[in-house]
Amino acid sequence: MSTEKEVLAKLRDAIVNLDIDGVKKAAEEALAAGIPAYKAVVDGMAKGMEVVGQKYEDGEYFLAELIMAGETMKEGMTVLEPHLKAGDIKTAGKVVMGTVRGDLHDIGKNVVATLLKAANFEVIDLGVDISAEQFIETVKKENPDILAMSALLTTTMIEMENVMKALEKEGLRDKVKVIIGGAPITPEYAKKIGADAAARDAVEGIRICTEWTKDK
Ligand code: B12
Repeated sequence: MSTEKEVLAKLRDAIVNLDIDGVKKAAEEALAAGIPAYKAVVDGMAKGMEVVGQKYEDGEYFLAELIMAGETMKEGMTVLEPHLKAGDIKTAGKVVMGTVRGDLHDIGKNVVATLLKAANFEVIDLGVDISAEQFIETVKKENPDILAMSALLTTTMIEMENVMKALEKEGLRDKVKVIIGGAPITPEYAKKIGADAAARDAVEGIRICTEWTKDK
């Protein structure tokens, strides 16, 4: 029988090694050993995601590994999620996200959503082709800390500006931080439309979101 520390290390290593079978086994072992599911997520898998993020920044891992790590994390979550009790994990903050109207690209957005969840954020992912009205309606209803938008087309990035204008018009601009991302997005564009930040990739995006909510 492994100790708690050993099982948590197995969970972490399974994420780092992108080991889908291993993460399931380690998650089951954690539950069998009486380790609370939230602990297995926070002190096991999420620690692994931190290592993966670092490896990506160091140029040792690439996008394919980031996506695989996200998939591995999802697999572990299928075992652990039913055992998570509401309120167990203090969320880092709430994020409403989506790909803007007219744009169906969601692979990058999904990587961002997975990494945000791994960093303890509550994520409301609206999906793709989301209009300014849908973003506004959800911000009003959910009162998130952060609104995160993705666009991959030069023809759809302009939608982000429409969302910014709508936030302003509805008096919501000061209530939510806005981060944008996607291949054509630059910090200059974020500045131009009045968003708070643009992220080059998911890891930078998560770092910015964590920084914004660290004093919550
Ligand atoms: C896969 C793909 C598709 C798939 C999308 C599948 C899906 N479920 O997403 C399909 C085949 C459907 C598709 C369709 C089209 N596509 Co396409 N597609 C791509 C491709 C090859 C890869 C995009 C991708 O997934 N990359 C991998 C992800 C992980 O990277 P990413 O999206 O950039 O995300 C990272 C960062 O940008 C960032 N990020 C992204 N979003 C966000 C959001 C936030 C908040 C943060 C913090 C960070 C962040 O983090 C991510 C991870 O680090 C790109 C080319 C390319 N190399 O980018 C073309 C590309 C984007 N597509 C293009 C085009 C033209 C189209 C079509 C118009 C083609 C057509 N004629 O039908 C249609 C448009 C459909 C539509 N209405 O959206 C062009 C866009 C050109 C332009 N400048 O506008 C590109 C650049 C190809 C090209 N060189 O011409 N496409």
